[in-house]
Amino acid sequence: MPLLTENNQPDQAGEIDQNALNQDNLTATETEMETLPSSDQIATTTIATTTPEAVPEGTELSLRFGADSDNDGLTDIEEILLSSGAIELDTDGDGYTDGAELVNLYDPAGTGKLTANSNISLYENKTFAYSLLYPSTWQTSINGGDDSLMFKSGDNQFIQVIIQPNVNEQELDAWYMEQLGILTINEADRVSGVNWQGLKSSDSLNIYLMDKKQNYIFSLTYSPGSGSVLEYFNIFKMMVKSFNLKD
Ligand SMILES: [Ca+2]
Ligand SMILES: [Ca+2]
Repeated sequence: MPLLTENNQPDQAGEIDQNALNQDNLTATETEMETLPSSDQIATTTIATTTPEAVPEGTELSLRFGADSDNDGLTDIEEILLSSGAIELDTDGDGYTDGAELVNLYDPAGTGKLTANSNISLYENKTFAYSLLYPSTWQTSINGGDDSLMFKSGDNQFIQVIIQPNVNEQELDAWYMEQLGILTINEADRVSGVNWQGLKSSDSLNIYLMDKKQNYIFSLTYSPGSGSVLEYFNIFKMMVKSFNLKD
């Protein structure tokens, strides 16, 4: 069952063979700053996400991570986006790898916080009272209303924030289990942010959370578009990490 409403479905996704993901690319962000999500939580199961139009039912789409030449966690494409060095694993020489800096909201290309990086901007949504960081060069577009926002890269990968009313006034756990048709929650799928607790899909490409009043379900989703290479998974993690509910 799709987790997103029909109108808001990304135009691509599918049955994802998680075993095909290259876990090596996920393990290069060890840091003393903070414990980062374990790669073990990212690539263990096969789940159905949304129903793609272009991929016949039953066809498995293998996703993999983009090239990371210096093995610092960030793909080469992400390094270009952030002006960090694609062959320097610690561009600013502060002892923390570029990948660790990004997902902890520090600037991999220089001193200080990520907001000091001119390639990163703050998006604020007043209607639903949230904000998050995103790549400045990405195109933002509203799809129908303020409840469906798309951040799109130049090579047509995208990260969406979709907000649905909590029509049955459920707790997040109950809503999630109903959406996935499951009876128990895998504790490894729990995620937390600066001021929220959430749940993720097993492939870590979908994050779900509610506002404090539990009026809405916020879904953050990363899709590589029509491609199969995840070039911006760390950008997605950065956007999730920076996601801030005002109230
Ligand atoms: Ca890299
Ligand atoms: Ca560094």
